[in-house]
Amino acid sequence: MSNDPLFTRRQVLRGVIAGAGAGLLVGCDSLSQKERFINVLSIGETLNQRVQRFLTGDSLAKEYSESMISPVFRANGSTNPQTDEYLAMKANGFSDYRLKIGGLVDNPLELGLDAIRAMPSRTQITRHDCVEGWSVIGKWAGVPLAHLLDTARVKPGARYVVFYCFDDYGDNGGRYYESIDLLDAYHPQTMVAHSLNNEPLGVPNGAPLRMRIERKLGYKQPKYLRMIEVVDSYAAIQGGKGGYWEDNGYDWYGGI
Ligand SMILES: Nc1nc2c(c(=O)[nH]1)N[C@H]1C(S)=C(S)[C@@H](COP(=O)(O)O)O[C@H]1N2
Ligand SMILES: [Mo]
Repeated sequence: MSNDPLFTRRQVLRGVIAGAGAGLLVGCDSLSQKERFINVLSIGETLNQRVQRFLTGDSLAKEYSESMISPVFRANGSTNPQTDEYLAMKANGFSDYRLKIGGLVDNPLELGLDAIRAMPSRTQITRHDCVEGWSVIGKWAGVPLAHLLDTARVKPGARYVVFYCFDDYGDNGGRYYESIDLLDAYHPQTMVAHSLNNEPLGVPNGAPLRMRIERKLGYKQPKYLRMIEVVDSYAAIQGGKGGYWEDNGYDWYGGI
């Protein structure tokens, strides 16, 4: 290895990615928290380019201490879905719920809640900001989306991840949906959340599963998750703008 610090860092990263692709753990002493996280997730080789882009140019949303957690996590938008499908699942405690992950993947998945709760998890205390002008701080636990995508084995050519929801929000018949690019999908704080403030996620906040995409505004946090689809374009989905609120004029990126 060269003694030039930049070159060395690049070589270290290459080692991390090669090790992760082979499912190995490598020594972590010189690595940052983010790099270690990626290492643990065993990112597949086809995504090395995107992982590298992430490692070299991205940041974490601020995380807060336990004492900062809001006493009540305000609910907004749909807070009690009334579709037959959702009511039937809710009636038996979501025991026959299956999260579907498909589209441009080699290994489509259907996962029940027990399987999801048994997967590697992350906990983070973050602030949710709604465009209506309010914020709440909550503690989320869930499975990193990176882990699920890695298990499903994303195909080359994939560009976006689309989230479909169970609620029929609004009066135009279009269901709530959202989308993000693969960079945000592989961000370490992007997770399929199954609990809020140490409790299983309740109906008002998106039971049984909802997304947390921490560097995005509230409307980019889909609740009542039905299906995750990996796509090369979202132009043909519903209104074509990548989300329920985007189809109604909101910005697609929705960053904070
Ligand atoms: N499925 C679904 N997800 C949704 C919404 C919704 O109406 N339906 N509302 C969005 C908006 S605008 C906000 S601010 C947050 C609210 O999340 P909360 O109810 O947990 O506060 O969910 C977002 N995700
Ligand atoms: Mo919102």
